[in-house]
Amino acid sequence: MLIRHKKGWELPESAATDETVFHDRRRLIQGLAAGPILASGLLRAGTALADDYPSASLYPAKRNPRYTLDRPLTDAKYPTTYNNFYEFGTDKDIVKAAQALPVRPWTIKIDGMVDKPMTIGIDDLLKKMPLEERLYRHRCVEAWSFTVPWTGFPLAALVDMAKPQSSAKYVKMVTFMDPKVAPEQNKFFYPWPYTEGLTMAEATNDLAFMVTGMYGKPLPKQDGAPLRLATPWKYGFKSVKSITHFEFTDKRPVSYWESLQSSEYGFWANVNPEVPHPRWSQATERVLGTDQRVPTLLYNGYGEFVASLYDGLKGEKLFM
Ligand SMILES: Nc1nc2c(c(=O)[nH]1)N[C@H]1C(S)=C(S)[C@@H](COP(=O)(O)O)O[C@H]1N2
Ligand SMILES: [Mo]
Repeated sequence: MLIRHKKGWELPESAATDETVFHDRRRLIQGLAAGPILASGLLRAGTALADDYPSASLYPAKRNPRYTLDRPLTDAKYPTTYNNFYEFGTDKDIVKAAQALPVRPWTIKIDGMVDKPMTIGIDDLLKKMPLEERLYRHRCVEAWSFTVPWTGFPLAALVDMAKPQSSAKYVKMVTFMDPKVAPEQNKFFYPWPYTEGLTMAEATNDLAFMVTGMYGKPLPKQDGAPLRLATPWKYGFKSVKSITHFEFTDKRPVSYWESLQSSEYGFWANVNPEVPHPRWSQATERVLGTDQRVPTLLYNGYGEFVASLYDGLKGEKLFM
């Protein structure tokens, strides 16, 4: 294990100095001032590392030592309170709104070009999949980042179970659609439900990870419970949350962001510090919970695992 730092949640308070932190602190303090009931609600939502799910006893899972970090783990309070989940709002402050999402029962459909189409409940799926913990970096296209202990299983294990046919070239992944709980889904001019996709080669690369927990607990709703993707070599918008449908297809899926603005958010979206977003630089990133900007790495530092996936694809816009 190359981590010599303290665990993220043991970082001293003094590490917490940037704007976001200040904002989150203020919110917490206001919650406390508003009285015990609201305070406990906010605190629960703030960390929201719930352990009252049927599969809670599966956590924490054994850590896979293959994936190591070059920087300390981010304190749990940042990735669980500063979120992108546009179904629940367009700012980062969606924790409370996201608690409206019912995550049990939760049924996942796997179909398309497969030998074994199925519909399976999340807790049955969890019983079949090999859960492990991995320390991953996360790099949002907006140039902020964090490091996190995810729990989950390789997407390759799900692909294996589905038995894709040779005609299948892509896996399309789709978020729940329920405008009654997700207010922004009432805005019909956005391309809901949130959709993402990977090539079969990407989906079966060991780095592609289906996340079901973080910091040793089941995944909080705001982070995409009960099942979200992590593709740490790509910008964060690829890591689709609260998935209900996997479809194996021979057509390249058009993602939510691609259909909104394809010139800024493409299908590949691999991290590259030398390819600026049309409206800002991608050379550095702000690490949540610190006041640091650090250099961004090609493939977010995961080139040794994934660079070869793109050898034959030089004509594609791989980094946008
Ligand atoms: N369904 C859905 N998935 C989503 C998003 C979203 O708005 N809706 N935002 C994406 C973006 S832009 C990022 S950076 C990550 C944020 O994950 P986090 O809130 O757990 O940090 O989720 C991704 N997955
Ligand atoms: Mo993002």
